[in-house]
Amino acid sequence: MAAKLLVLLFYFYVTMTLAVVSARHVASNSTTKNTKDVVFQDDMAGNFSGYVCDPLRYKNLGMDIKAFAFCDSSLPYDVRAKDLVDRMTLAEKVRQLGDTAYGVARLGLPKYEWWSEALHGLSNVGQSGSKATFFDDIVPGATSFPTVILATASFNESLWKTIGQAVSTEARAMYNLGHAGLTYWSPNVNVVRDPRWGRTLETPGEDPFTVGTYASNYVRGLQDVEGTENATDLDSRPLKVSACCKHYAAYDVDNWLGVDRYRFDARVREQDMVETFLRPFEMCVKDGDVSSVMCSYNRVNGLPTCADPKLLKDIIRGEWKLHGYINSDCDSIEVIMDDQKWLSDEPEDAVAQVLRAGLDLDCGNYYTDYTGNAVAQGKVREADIDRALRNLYVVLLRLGFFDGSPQYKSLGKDDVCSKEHIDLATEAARQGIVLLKNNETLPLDHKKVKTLAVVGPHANATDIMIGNYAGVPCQFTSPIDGFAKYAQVKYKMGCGDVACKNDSLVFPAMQAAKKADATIVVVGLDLTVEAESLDRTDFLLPGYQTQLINQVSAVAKGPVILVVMSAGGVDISFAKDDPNIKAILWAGYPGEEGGQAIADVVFGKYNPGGRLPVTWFFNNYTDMLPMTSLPLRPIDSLGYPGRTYKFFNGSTVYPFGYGLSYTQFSYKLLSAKRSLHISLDKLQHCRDMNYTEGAYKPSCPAVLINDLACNDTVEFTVGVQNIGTKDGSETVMVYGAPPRAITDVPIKQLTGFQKVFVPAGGSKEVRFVLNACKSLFIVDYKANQVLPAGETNIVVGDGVISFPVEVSFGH
Ligand SMILES: *[C@@H]1O[C@H](CO)[C@@H](O)[C@H](O)[C@H]1NC(C)=O
Ligand SMILES: *[C@@H]1O[C@H](CO)[C@@H](O)[C@H](O)[C@H]1NC(C)=O
Ligand SMILES: *[C@@H]1O[C@H](CO)[C@@H](O)[C@H](O)[C@H]1NC(C)=O
Ligand SMILES: *[C@@H]1O[C@H](CO)[C@@H](O)[C@H](O)[C@H]1NC(C)=O
Ligand SMILES: *[C@@H]1O[C@H](CO)[C@@H](O)[C@H](O)[C@H]1NC(C)=O
Ligand SMILES: *[C@@H]1O[C@H](CO)[C@@H](O)[C@H](O)[C@H]1NC(C)=O
Ligand SMILES: *[C@@H]1O[C@H](CO)[C@@H](O)[C@H](O)[C@H]1NC(C)=O
Ligand SMILES: *[C@@H]1O[C@H](CO)[C@@H](O)[C@H](O)[C@H]1NC(C)=O
Ligand SMILES: *[C@@H]1O[C@H](CO)[C@@H](O)[C@H](O)[C@H]1NC(C)=O
Ligand SMILES: *[C@@H]1O[C@H](CO)[C@@H](O)[C@H](O)[C@H]1NC(C)=O
Ligand SMILES: CC(=O)N[C@H]1CO[C@H](CO)[C@@H](O)[C@@H]1O
Repeated sequence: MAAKLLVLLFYFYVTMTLAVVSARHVASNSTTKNTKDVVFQDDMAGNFSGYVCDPLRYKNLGMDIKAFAFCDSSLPYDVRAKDLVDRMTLAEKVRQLGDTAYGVARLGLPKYEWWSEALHGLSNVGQSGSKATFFDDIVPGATSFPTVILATASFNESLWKTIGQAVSTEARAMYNLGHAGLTYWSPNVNVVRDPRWGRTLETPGEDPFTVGTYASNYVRGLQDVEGTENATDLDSRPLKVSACCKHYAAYDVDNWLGVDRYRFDARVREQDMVETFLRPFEMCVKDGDVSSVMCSYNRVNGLPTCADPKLLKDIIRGEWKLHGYINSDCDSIEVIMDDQKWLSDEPEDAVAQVLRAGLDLDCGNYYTDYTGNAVAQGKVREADIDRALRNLYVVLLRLGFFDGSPQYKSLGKDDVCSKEHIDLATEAARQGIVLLKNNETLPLDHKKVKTLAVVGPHANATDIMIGNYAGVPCQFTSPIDGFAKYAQVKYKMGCGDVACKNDSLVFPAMQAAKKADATIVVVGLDLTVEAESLDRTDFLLPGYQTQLINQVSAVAKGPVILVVMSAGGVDISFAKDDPNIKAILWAGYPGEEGGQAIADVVFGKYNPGGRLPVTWFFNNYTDMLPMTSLPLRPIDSLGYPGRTYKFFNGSTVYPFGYGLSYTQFSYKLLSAKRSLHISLDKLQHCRDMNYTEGAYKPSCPAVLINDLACNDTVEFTVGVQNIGTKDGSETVMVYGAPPRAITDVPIKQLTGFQKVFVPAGGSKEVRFVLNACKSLFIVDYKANQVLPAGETNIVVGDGVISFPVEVSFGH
């Protein structure tokens, strides 16, 4: 999204024209003074901050609110939405189908800008000229939390939800001030299938279950109105703000060796679709009850995703039962026309295709410009437009756009960038930071370490820490600022920038390291290396960064600590093995308070417990397979290895889930249910599975999970003991390794995790009650989700505990 930011002068033109019409209308019908101003501000210039069905507003508009059933709060939302849509002419309807919905002055319906972003805090990314969310003197900034890849590394569900709650509180406060919208096209829940992907920083990593779990927590944090989380009528469940899971689906190539996302056709097997690409979206809709899904730019097996009725109408609405709207990525329809030249359509045909497929809202101007014509040409039914608009207005009704949201009325300036939120941003970064190496050095003792050399291209990182889809942060605490609170800092850049094209600044950094009690080298990547529209082609540190690290650590007087800022993995195997480098931390892109969090971890104010959400591959992985090959499983005929920890069996720099602590934890299995017998009735059929030759095959190899009651659980308790000397948090990760006799199953797959705090010397019992269908299922060759018979190995952590759970079926 957002690559094609168009300054649509047309938008200004229409807005201004309408403003004049409306002002005239009010002047001739006004009953109160100042109505002209009210209408101008309210309806036409945007920045609407009230609620539509405010009786006083209609009075000021010179209209009788009682004439409009859509303002009757005693009626159900779907009835009100239908009433509103039915009052519009066709021309008025099509003007509401773009991200800028122009409103209908004669109905008192104001303009609304649908596009806002809140990936890790409120962002001012959006359509130039009609930005719903923006900063100025009144609201100069909003809290910029760590990028998603780092927040994910905390593996702490309540943290993810708490961040969502803080962001939506700031959104409501800014909405009240006329500075924000109510509909946010976040989070990005595409799986990092390939480690080269440029948008890794926006995502929760390579594991579909983690991505889906992050999505549903963040979405609930954004959307849920306290006290109504469990409402049973999901069509009227109130929304704090509306979230959107994107980009649906199989979207994970941005620009790799000239293959760009607009033209890329992802050739995907249905097995991978169900198992990997769709799963986070399914969890986001079913568990998170998200109110919007965005289709992507790419094609899947030849079809543009936004034009695929199976993907949109059948799966999202039909199978998953989305309560909300489906929108396009920005200018997707234009991409279908101009870049993909799909079916060589006329714009009216393209519009008809996507509308029929189930696309409700177009980020762009194709719907607005061509849908009227498409109806006139007989290519679109007006009823399909009505359906789309009803989906949109029900969401706005749930948001209180029509009736107001008294519970958020008191939020204002003080609720944006509050101390509480800035502290949460710091805490989130601390929880995410991953300790990759510690050769008996960290934490540093601030009583002994009086002087610090802080060197490297990211030593004074500021905006690099907030990545993309950011706004204006409240403030920045860079690494040198953070460390200055613990020791006297000597700062040398070492490199002119991230590209580090020459070594002219290395020597001063070495000089600083020679004199300091300890040296921190802060290196890594930024948006010039990995970003939207920019995939990587290698996993190396750019330019002379490696040389900087090696030369500084060779001469440093004190211990050297390497800090890496990046989203994707970097091949730092040289540093892992170098005895001169005592410790390594990965800090993702840690948000506005990143420097504080890094310093707190280095000096032991916080004991790190983050875990890598992506595998860190050796650089030679890039030679083994092209980014454009979509299958997750190895392709032996082409010599391609598998993808992600689920299918790659080679050695890595650091594996998925890796992360150390300043203390040690030991695990003990306290109890476990080790077998599960499920009695089938005559309508529950067995499914065949492919077994390796010669392996024992049970008479009933598997059953579709849709055919099962799915009320059986796998239950066990792990005792986690902190056997070190420091308090700390530990994430207990649980994998299932499917029966090995079945061919082509994942090596293992994450199926649960819990983060627990355990004081030094203490222990905690961590109980897992996993639904057997959800935790032990596999996706077979024919893309069925089945529960297999046989032994699934439950693996806890890196394998110190593993035990089989035996599943059998009988009639
Ligand atoms: C709306 O916000 C824009 C900034 O995007 C500002 O220039 C304009 O003055 C605001 N309009 C009103 C009526 O507040
Ligand atoms: C909603 O359900 C959850 C899980 O059962 C429960 O913990 C929570 O208290 C409920 N919330 C309300 C407001 O009833
Ligand atoms: C650190 O970066 C900030 C923002 O770019 C800049 O204002 C400041 O001067 C830099 N500090 C040093 C010591 O170079
Ligand atoms: C080397 O990098 C420095 C800092 O970025 C720059 O000022 C200088 O011009 C570069 N020198 C050469 C020879 O490219
Ligand atoms: C850890 O430190 C010891 C003592 O300095 C050294 O012998 C060893 O090689 C180091 N290990 C690594 C992996 O850096
Ligand atoms: C890739 O590099 C790693 C580290 O040097 C090495 O262990 C591995 O064997 C290499 N793999 C291939 C396929 O060359
Ligand atoms: C690893 O996977 C490759 C690709 O399928 C396969 O050829 C190889 O035998 C596997 N190695 C091990 C040790 O399982
Ligand atoms: C077994 O695998 C083959 C392809 O290798 C496939 O055609 C067949 O449908 C699979 N059978 C089952 C039961 O999944
Ligand atoms: C699961 O549901 C089935 C059918 O409703 C029932 O017969 C069975 O006893 C239940 N099993 C458990 C473990 O609750
Ligand atoms: C998880 O995050 C929450 C919210 O920040 C925090 O209160 C809690 O301590 C964290 N849990 C652990 C085990 O660190
Ligand atoms: C310009 C305009 O909309 N004028 C309206 C003013 O109010 C009268 C009576 O309600 C309408 O008939 C006009 O159309």
